Amino acid sequence: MITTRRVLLQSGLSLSGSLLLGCSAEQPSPAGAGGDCSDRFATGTRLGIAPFVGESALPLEQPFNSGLDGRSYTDLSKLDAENLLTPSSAFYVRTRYPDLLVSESPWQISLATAGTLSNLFLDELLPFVASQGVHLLECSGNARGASFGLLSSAEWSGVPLLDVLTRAGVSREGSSLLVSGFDQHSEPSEGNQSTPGASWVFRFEELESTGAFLATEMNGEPLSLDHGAPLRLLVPGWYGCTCIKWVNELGIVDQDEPATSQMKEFASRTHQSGVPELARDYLAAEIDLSAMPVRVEKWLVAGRIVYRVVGIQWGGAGPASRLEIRFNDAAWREFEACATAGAGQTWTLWEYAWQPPAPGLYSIVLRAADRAIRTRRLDAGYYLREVAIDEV
Ligand SMILES: Nc1nc2c(c(=O)[nH]1)N[C@H]1C(S)=C(S)[C@@H](COP(=O)(O)O)O[C@H]1N2
Ligand SMILES: [Mo]
Repeated sequence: MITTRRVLLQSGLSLSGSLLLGCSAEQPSPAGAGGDCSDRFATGTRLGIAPFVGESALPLEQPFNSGLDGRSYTDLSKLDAENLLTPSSAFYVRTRYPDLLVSESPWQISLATAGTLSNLFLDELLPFVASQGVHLLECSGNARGASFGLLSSAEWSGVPLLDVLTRAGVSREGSSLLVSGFDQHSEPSEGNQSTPGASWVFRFEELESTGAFLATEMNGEPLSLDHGAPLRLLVPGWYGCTCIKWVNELGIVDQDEPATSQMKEFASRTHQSGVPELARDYLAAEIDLSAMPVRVEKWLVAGRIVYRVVGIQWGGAGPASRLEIRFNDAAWREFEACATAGAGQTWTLWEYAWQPPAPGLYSIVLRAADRAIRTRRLDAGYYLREVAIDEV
């Protein structure tokens, strides 16, 4: 195609002439349509970035507010093949450390079983801390107004929660485990948007199937206070609201355990039907397969402007091999996502070469080509982003 166009240009035809001869926007000639996993930009020049509009006006990767309203948003636009881990200082924060948290030394976790109450010391767990791999965390309230920056991925170390119970000699005589964290803040959340009290009830088989673990380290360093030091829960594949920080309580509970205030607060954001009263009526708070662009680069490739839409996919049972993308209400266009195999617990990158028909604002949404995959948020258009194109 490139050769063809060069020949046409040499033979004196204008660029618009070559467009008339078949290089339509549906079949962009210099970079190739969509994705075929080859580097179509290898010979091009990057001119800049087309900005997303209608998103966070706050600086990213800087903590703001305190306690329950404390946040920090990750800048997803920095992601590329060499930078897929979020540095700890850039990892998103939802709820900054509670100011009433007095760092007990040594940290204790109270352990309640059928008729007994005991204490577990963090020091007793430390010899068993091991790498748990790379896992992503996403706040179920991750939204466009936060530039979708309540989403990060890091390497974690800790101890599987079920191992902790076994080591503590707890038999699983109940049905589920209640995990609670310290959550007392001197200031209430502004307008009481967030309820204090962080706890979640898990079925034992959910702890088993997800590989839930109590984490002590992120990216090879001790957890920061804002990320739950000295001990926080990670439930791979589930929304962040289940990943209790400052864990100080574990309790075996039975069938009739009421839902916690945290489970109720996050019921709709974790796709429950209504707000069930009992913990047993809550669905697993799983993140479905999701995808969105993180950066739209403007390139000059063989004399033409081409936009390189770089995105991520995450959640579900692992990356989809084929995605579909839609700009405004144009037709869905299917492409090869070129995801690295075996990266099921974190995000993978994809890219799409795009030649918009005219300058303007374009919304971008994605879906899985395989319509059998459950994608509740994508189906609802949740991860829509809008980009401003100044030149085509
Ligand atoms: N104790 C406590 N744990 C908590 C919360 C909280 O408010 N208090 N927020 C939860 C929510 S909603 C999310 S998304 C994650 C965020 O973890 P991070 O701030 O380390 O990214 O922590 C969870 N654990
Ligand atoms: Mo969250």
